[in-house]
Parts: sequence; C-alpha cells; structure tokens
Amino acid sequence: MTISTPTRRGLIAGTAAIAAVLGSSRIAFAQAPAAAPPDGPHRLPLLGYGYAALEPHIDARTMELHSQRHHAAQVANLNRALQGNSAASELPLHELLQRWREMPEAVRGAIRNNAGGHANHSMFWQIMGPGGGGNPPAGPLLDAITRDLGGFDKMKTDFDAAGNGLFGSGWAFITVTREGRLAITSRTGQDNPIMDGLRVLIGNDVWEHAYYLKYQNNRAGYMTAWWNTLNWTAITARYDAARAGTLTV
Ligand code: MN3
Repeated sequence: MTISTPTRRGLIAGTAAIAAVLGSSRIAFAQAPAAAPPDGPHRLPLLGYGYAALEPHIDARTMELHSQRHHAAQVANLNRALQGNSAASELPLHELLQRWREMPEAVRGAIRNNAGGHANHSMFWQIMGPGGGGNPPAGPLLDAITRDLGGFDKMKTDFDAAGNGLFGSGWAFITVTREGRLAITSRTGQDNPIMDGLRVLIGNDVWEHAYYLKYQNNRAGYMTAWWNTLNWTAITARYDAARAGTLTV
C-alpha cells in the first residue's frame, strides 16, 4: 500500500498515542515498518516533530529510518533481551545502564547495546527540534560552557573533533555533573557515559546511518550542520534537571 508521508506519519503518531493510553506496544508498531516487538517495559518515544522538521540539516528520510527502523529495532531487541528477567525489567533505563555488567551473561551484550542505543536515541530526539540554533544558551548553562569548555565556539570545535576522531561508529557527548560541570567525551558503539555513573547533556550520533544518505562519507559536514538542529530550550531543561538530580537519560 502506498500512502503519502504526512498520512503515514499521522498514522504512526496516532497509533502510538493510542498505544500510550492502552499500554500496548503491538498497537504502537502496527503501522510502522519495524517488526512488532515482544511485549516489554520499553517503548519507542515520539519525536515530537515531523521527519522533515530538521531539514535541510538532517533529511526526512534519514529521520524516518533512524527513528522507525534503527531505534525501533533497539527497543524491540531490548525488550526481547529482558524477557523472563522481571527484576531487570523493572529497572528504569538509566539504572539498567549503570548495572548492565550485572546482567546474565547470555543477554549482557544485548542489554549493553540496546539499552545504550535506546537511551542515546531518546536523548538525541529530545535535544533537536524545528528552528534549532536560533535560541542559543544563556544564563547558568552559558556560564558553564564558558567556564568548563572555553566558550561556545570552542565547545563546538572540540565536540566535533571528538566525534570526527572516533574510528567507526559511536557518539560524541557533553556530560554534566550534579554540580553543573561540563565535559566533552566520546564512546564507541552504543555505549554512553550513563554506564559510568555520569549524566549526558547532549550527544551526537556519528554512526553512518545518522548521515550517510545526505552526507555520504562527510561526517565532518554532518557534525557542523547538526548544531543548527539543537533545541537549546530542551537542553537548558536537561541542564537544570541534572543540577536538581532528576536527569535520567
Ligand atoms: Mn543512531
């Protein structure tokens, strides 16, 4: 069946909203290309904006595939890995990440990769949005960027260097402490600083699936353009939550 993108997007958003009310993951994925996941505690979050909202910096097709195929598969695989493990299933995602090394050996790798990917992508969708880049940080967050990262421009340069310096797939991050201190770091695969007891302010996905359709092998070009997608209102809320001790993933 061929239907227009806006219609299909509406169906996905609508069914996901119904599923949120009914608590059924099967309904959430009924119209999505990804296979229906096994029942489990984790759900694919809604983007909160359309697939085309971040153009021209990130194209609509990439956003659709990235969220509805790549992220959806990680949620499904995480739920599958947690089947039969009621204790781990009850853990909030950030606690599961902090304790992945304690998981049964048979599912430890799957939990590490898919819980990491679920957290990373959930953060990633949240910190981007339409009209990004036009409302730069101010107040305590800007003060912290100046104090800890040498200012806004140096932050961008050093963050992009961290992402461009990764061999293969991974993420660049800015971590934030309970005291509001910031630091730039990176991880390979779907690992993240939450696994080390830290919290993430922002992160950029430098797996090729995040940029290859539009940028091909030009990771640096993608990373430069990505700053134009950031929703600094959402990021400031994350900063405030980190200092209040309520930031999770
Ligand atoms: Mn990704």
